[in-house]
Amino acid sequence: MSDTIFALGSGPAPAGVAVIRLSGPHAGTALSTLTDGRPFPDPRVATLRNLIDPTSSGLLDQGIVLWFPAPNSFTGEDVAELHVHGGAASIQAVLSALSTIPGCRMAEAGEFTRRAFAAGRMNLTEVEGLADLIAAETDAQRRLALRQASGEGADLYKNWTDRLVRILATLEAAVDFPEDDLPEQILNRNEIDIRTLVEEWTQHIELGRASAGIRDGVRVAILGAPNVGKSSLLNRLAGRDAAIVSETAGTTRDVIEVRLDLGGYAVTLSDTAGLRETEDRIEEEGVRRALDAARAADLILYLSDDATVLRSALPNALSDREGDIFLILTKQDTEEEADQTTGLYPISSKTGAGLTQLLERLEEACQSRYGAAVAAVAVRARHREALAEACDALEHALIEREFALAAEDVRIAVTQVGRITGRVDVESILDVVFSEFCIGK
Ligand SMILES: Nc1nc2c(ncn2[C@@H]2O[C@H](COP(=O)(O)OP(=O)(O)OP(=O)(O)O)[C@@H](O)[C@H]2O)c(=O)[nH]1
Ligand SMILES: [Mg+2]
Repeated sequence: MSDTIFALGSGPAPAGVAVIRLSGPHAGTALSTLTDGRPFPDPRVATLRNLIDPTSSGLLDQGIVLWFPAPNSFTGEDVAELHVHGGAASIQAVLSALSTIPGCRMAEAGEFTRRAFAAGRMNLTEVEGLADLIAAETDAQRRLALRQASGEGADLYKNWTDRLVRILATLEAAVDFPEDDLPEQILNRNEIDIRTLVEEWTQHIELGRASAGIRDGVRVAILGAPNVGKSSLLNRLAGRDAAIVSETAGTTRDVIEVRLDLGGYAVTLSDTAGLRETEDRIEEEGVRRALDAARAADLILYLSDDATVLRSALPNALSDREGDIFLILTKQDTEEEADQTTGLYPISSKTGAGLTQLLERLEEACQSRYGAAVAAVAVRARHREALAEACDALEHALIEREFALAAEDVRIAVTQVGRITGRVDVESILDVVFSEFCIGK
């Protein structure tokens, strides 16, 4: 019998209400122990109860309890929820009382969800979607995660697996029954099906890469010579004094990051050390880190307070990033100053001039790169890698002369697709299919 696990399901104290969740075979016993044997609540009906300490019989708290008998619960096991007052001491008192009940222990990170997965209540992509949903900071992230968590991709994966298994069944039949020559058209059909799958997966890998911008956020680095106003821009956009600003050139050394929500894109904006040749070892390290930040960035804001600098060639380290760079003319505090430019973004961190336009252009850049393409599948690199492996396997199957070897390739593709949702069981799927699928028999 597995342990009964419990944990605080809601956020940290203090809060109005805290939700403590229990799951496992002893959840019912624990609930009656804590409610001092009072009548058990009806399933899924919020019921007010005093919660009693089983050791001292003292009152722990008064709260709402809920009972979700197996299998109709998040984990598929018996689940109880205790909605108690959200103060640190109330929560601690109930958690301590629970730990004295035999068979009950604190849950490990992710354990509720792991049980839901083990019970077949969720597949892996749904689990990942749920994790993303909990971590979502922007609205676009929330929407993407919600689609994934509610199993939107699952039908697609099932459809792909079904089609693969049909292809596999044909190939296996060709191996197993060589005496009944397979009609040419069935083999042609197979080849077309394989090519269609490869095409679909290639598209999904592309779409997935695009939505990764939403899931993982977009990295924007601020670069430029010392003293051009990089830290001032970061502070202005962050709305707080995150980085030190001074008239001394070479103030910033470490990379300083702030998070912004730019039209739904979770942007990580990094301020960096001013780029210049220097004898100072610490500053030199800062410049090295600045260039690392530039390499890691999706977009770069290249700043100068001198338009001539912006119009001349980019520094060597940035010369291959032209498509990712915004040229920003800083310290344009008066309107006349701001007026003089084409192809540059004149801004003033002092007055705020030009910043709205700059943010709008940045958001557009995110959109054109990462699109409104909210593809619910293949959002993680893991998914795209598995699909790419599956593509390779199928392409290999196409050039394979022996049916048995081609079947092996298709089997690899099934396993790769199955790895995405965490449900890999080629043989059992084949058994089912073979029971109803039979070529000319
Ligand atoms: N008038 C005016 N001064 C500005 C503006 N932005 C920055 N400055 C000033 O320029 C100086 C340098 O600003 P910083 O933001 O520290 O420049 P930085 O590029 O981060 O400099 P380093 O960290 O040394 O590379 C400071 O004295 C700022 O007050 C602006 O928009 N207008
Ligand atoms: Mg600085």
